[in-house]
Amino acid sequence: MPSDRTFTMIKPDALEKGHVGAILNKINASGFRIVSMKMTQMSLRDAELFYAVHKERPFFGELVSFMSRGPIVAAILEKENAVDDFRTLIGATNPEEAVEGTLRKQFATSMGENAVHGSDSNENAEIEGAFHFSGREMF
Ligand code: 3AN
Repeated sequence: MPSDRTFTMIKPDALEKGHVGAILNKINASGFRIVSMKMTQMSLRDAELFYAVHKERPFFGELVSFMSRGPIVAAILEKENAVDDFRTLIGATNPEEAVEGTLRKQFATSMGENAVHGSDSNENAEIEGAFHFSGREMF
């Protein structure tokens, strides 16, 4: 995947609360182009594989059960400097530390249930995008 792309998931908490439209609006208004997008649900096993880098962390069980408890919206986004700019748009992992105007400040409730995922590097953006989308689903 080119380095001007990132991968995001709108997480189950945000879908449960009906925030998908508002989050996508803000993503579009911030200059990201949607390359791929779908609503899907990860199995527990899918979530364990997706988050394998975190498997030694104490919150791993909580994380994978949360991420598989309901549907998500997965998307690949394109913009110059996509990974860093999207991390800025989503804000800090802990919504209490997230800056005003960020997606997590507006939509997250806790460290665990923080509404939106954004890849943390170009390499992970490529791996995570390929986890959810085939080449034929990238536009
Ligand atoms: P980020 O998503 O901001 O890059 P990471 O990579 O440190 O954060 O953590 C991955 C995901 O794990 C977070 N989005 C969050 O859902 C969950 N997580 C991180 N820290 C905690 C925590 N202390 N308690 C519960 N869940 C956490």
